[in-house]
Amino acid sequence: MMDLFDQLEPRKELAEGAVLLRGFALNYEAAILSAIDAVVAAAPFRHMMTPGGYRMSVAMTNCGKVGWVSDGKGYRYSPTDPDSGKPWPAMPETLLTLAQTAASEGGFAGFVPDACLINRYEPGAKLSLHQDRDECDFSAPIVSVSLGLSATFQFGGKRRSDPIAKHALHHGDVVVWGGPSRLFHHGILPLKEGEHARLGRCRINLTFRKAS
Ligand code: MD3
Ligand code: FE
Repeated sequence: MMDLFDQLEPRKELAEGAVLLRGFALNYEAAILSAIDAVVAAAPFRHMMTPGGYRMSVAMTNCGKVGWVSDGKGYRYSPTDPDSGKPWPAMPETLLTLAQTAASEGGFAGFVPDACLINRYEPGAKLSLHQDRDECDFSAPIVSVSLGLSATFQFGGKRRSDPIAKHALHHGDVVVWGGPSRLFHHGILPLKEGEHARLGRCRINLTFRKAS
């Protein structure tokens, strides 16, 4: 459900264990953007290939002990950046604090993420419906942070055939995905054309995970 009144509630439970914290990252905006710049300087955005041989429309990089990678061999977490052969940049302290504070707010105190995937969408980029199943421990939540242009997020259920709801995700929104929702199908519809005051013609999404 998406209507105008919907926007006024700062905190919204999207499903059991999934809590949307509207605008939660705005307090940290400047620190987040400079942390992303530092990560991207060491590990630039790149378009990974799917195991099936398609170039992903979303550009990605990572920070933390391990990073999510995709290539002809499959999806996995790797301690090194395949493009440079070097370890991924460390997770900046401000990003770790943001993720932990949001997780606590969502009912997951003690969350210790070791991976942060950074996704960059330009108009037209999308992420097809999928489950996040490459992590070792599904009892840990995933914390996502949306920045820049708004996107329409698709949220289904445990089975691919379950009904799908749509939600708008705006600059500064944080979602904690834990409990049953952790394995729910989700995706991002093709990003609409636009220009964001801070980020320009793009959307950036951070996902913090306990991957290894
Ligand atoms: C629901 N990213 O990187 S964030 C991904 O906006 C991913 O870039 C999207 O899906 C993005 O895997 C969506 C929202 C999100 C993230 C993880 C989830 C929703 C989730 C894990 C379980 C359920
Ligand atoms: Fe996902």
